[in-house]
Amino acid sequence: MNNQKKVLLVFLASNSGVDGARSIHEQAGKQGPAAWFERSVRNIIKKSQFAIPSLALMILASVDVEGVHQQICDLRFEELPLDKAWDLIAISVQTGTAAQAFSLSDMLREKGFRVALGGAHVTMFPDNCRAHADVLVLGEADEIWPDVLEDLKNDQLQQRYESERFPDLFRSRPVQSTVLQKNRYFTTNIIQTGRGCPFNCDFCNVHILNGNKHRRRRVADIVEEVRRFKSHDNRIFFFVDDSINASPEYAEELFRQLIPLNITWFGQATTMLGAQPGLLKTFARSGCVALLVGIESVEPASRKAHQKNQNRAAELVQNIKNIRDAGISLYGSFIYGLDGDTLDTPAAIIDFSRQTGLDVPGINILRPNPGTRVFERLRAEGRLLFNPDDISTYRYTFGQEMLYQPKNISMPDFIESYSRLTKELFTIRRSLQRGLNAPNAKAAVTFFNLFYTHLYTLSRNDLQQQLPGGNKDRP
Ligand code: B12
Ligand code: SF4
Repeated sequence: MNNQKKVLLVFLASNSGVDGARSIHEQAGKQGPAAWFERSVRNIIKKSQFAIPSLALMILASVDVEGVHQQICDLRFEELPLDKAWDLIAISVQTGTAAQAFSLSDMLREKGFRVALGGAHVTMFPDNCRAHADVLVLGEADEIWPDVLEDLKNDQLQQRYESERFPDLFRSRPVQSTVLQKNRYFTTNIIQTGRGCPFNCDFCNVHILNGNKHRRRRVADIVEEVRRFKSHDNRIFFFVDDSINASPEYAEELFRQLIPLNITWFGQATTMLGAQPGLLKTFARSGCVALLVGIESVEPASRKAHQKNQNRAAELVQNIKNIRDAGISLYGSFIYGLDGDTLDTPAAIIDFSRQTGLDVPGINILRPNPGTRVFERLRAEGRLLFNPDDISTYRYTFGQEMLYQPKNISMPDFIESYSRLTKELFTIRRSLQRGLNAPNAKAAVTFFNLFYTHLYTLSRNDLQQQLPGGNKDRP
């Protein structure tokens, strides 16, 4: 059909971090074998870091409006196909990729394309995005995207779309994984069972973006989705929920029904799972091989300072042991540099990791994401090291720069102690050992640990630039 409207849905690669770590001080335009080698390593990292598709764009691309054709363009793998006459180019924007999104949309609009922006950053900071788009879509777009496409078809596009309430997830809205090029990704089996979080951690904005009530999808819809996805891609499933055990009864019902489907899966959970023996057993029986758990801090003072109070530290150790004993490997995510942390904290993290046998002890540096309470507090305390009035200067890296001044530790001491901590935990020998000891997914655990030894080396090198005598200008 000639008058069919064409929509391109764009996912951006971030400059570093999960999309293939590189030094933030790397010179642009490097050539030759060294550059080729670095690019190859980055590509491997991209895969090992679970280069997974954007569920948001899968959902949008699955909206079927007669007379509109949609296509996903994932810039981690391809160039923009600008030879086609797109009627609308829609870009997914997160705060750490906002600067890239804006320069891309400015360039596209100069060429005469109409651009829509949506995603977390647009939802939180529409005014910051206004000048860079023809259309802004605020919030979870499941129910308003069909309106946008209808308006596009009728040449009645508006400048701003925003739904008045969170979408009703109980209504069936089939997502198609066939909209993706399967072989690019680690897996295309990406599923979300619910949205929203009743907790209030000050470094997170999920409770702002998705509300503080946990909304769930119908179990039957998810079971059907798993069956359908599996017939297209037999690889592992990733449940992207922030906490897959947020509603234990619901999770029990869902994963019990998934047992006969014979899948393997990983997801994110709270360590409370270790105190839920029935659910733990169901998770293991339904094919759960690994979980990411947010430990954040082993320091009671830090947990209190950042309102991460849902798991009491004393119960953590036993809960982690229980989960691993059930045959599920654990990636434990720590943040070092929280407000209750001192120079004794790294030793406490090392002890904790050894005591619990965590399979991947991920050490993160706090990212004060604009829009979170921790960002506002650090700004008020004058502790931010980037311009808080230009939030698009905030960016994602793999722990390669400090974006704030720690409370109780000087910057040189912090960088030195972070370096010692990551060097101690991530040696090749320890990485291999953790892989061998992992209760499940041994190869993936080994792979992950080995890559982290590489990534932490990169972070340590980049962080040196923030020491006295280093290059303090942000590249
Ligand atoms: C799974 C996940 C990941 C995965 C996969 C990412 C991927 N390839 O999609 C991994 C582990 C790789 C990851 C990495 C990171 N993540 Co993450 N991640 C998530 C998580 C848990 C789920 C994302 C998801 O799939 N949601 C389901 C979809 C359906 O929801 P959605 O993305 O919000 O999309 C809806 C709307 O936003 C909107 N929408 C989105 N895009 C678009 C585009 C258009 C055109 C329109 C109209 C609408 C629209 O409509 C969608 C449908 O309702 C979220 C938390 C959350 N609850 O959402 C964090 C989250 C998105 N991540 C976040 C962060 C910070 C990161 C990292 C920087 C972490 C780090 N320090 O390295 C990296 C950045 C990676 C990158 N380049 O994007 C933040 C982003 C905050 C912000 N304001 O930008 C979130 C919100 C978590 C948080 N605590 O605040 N992440
Ligand atoms: S970090 Fe996890 S528990 Fe805390 S508010 Fe965010 S999603 Fe909820």
